[in-house]
Amino acid sequence: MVLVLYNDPVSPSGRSVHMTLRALGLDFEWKNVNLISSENRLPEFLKINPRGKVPALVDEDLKLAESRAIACYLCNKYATEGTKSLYPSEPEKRAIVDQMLYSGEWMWEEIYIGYLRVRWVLYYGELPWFHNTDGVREALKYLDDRLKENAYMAGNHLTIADLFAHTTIRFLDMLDFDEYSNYPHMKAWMDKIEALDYYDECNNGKIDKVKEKYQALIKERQKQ
Ligand SMILES: N[C@@H](CCC(=O)N[C@@H](CS)C(=O)NCC(=O)O)C(=O)O
Repeated sequence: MVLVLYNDPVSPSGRSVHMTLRALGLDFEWKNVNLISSENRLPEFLKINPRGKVPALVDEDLKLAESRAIACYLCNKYATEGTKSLYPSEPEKRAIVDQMLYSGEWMWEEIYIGYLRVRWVLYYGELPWFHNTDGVREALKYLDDRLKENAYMAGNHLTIADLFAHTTIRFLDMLDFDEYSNYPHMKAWMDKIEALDYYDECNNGKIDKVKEKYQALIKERQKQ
């Protein structure tokens, strides 16, 4: 069995899948798909994911897109006694993990589309919606309230929901967001995720180049 991950490390959802692979202790082959040079639109990648989005996973005959579906699949297929709590099989516990994975899509929309507008800035020379921080703050407050009651997103132990929520929030680093201290429970949880032994390998420095380009494009656009 050779798992193949098609990914660009700038992708938050791709990094969550990378962390899931590491949390499960799985080996895999990495195929880089550079989004800035549009490698995701190349015919060979469109055969893997016709939507042209990363991440995508190939596991023998299975070609799978959608990061959350990939993470669930990896846990369903490869979790062991020691790692099964990442995506618990008891329906009630799993339902809460699923709830947090789905609400992660809402947070992603608030941050990526409603505020940072990363795709529009990078590809179409537009500006972020700097004024539009209400949705971001609402999402962070939702997390902070939740983490007041729970050590992790879905209870008292780490699940894949944490690995997704964290990369989504950290994407705010694109604009050097610095309000984390207003959400102390969330901040304490972020520190725990960042202490995971596979965290650095999957995340550190991964958005630096694209962040530089993103911020330079914004400055250029503001001069016009
Ligand atoms: N819902 C999808 C979103 C995938 C997605 O939008 N990926 C972005 C990177 S984070 C991408 O590939 N963008 C390239 C493009 O849209 O051209 C998932 O969770 O996998």
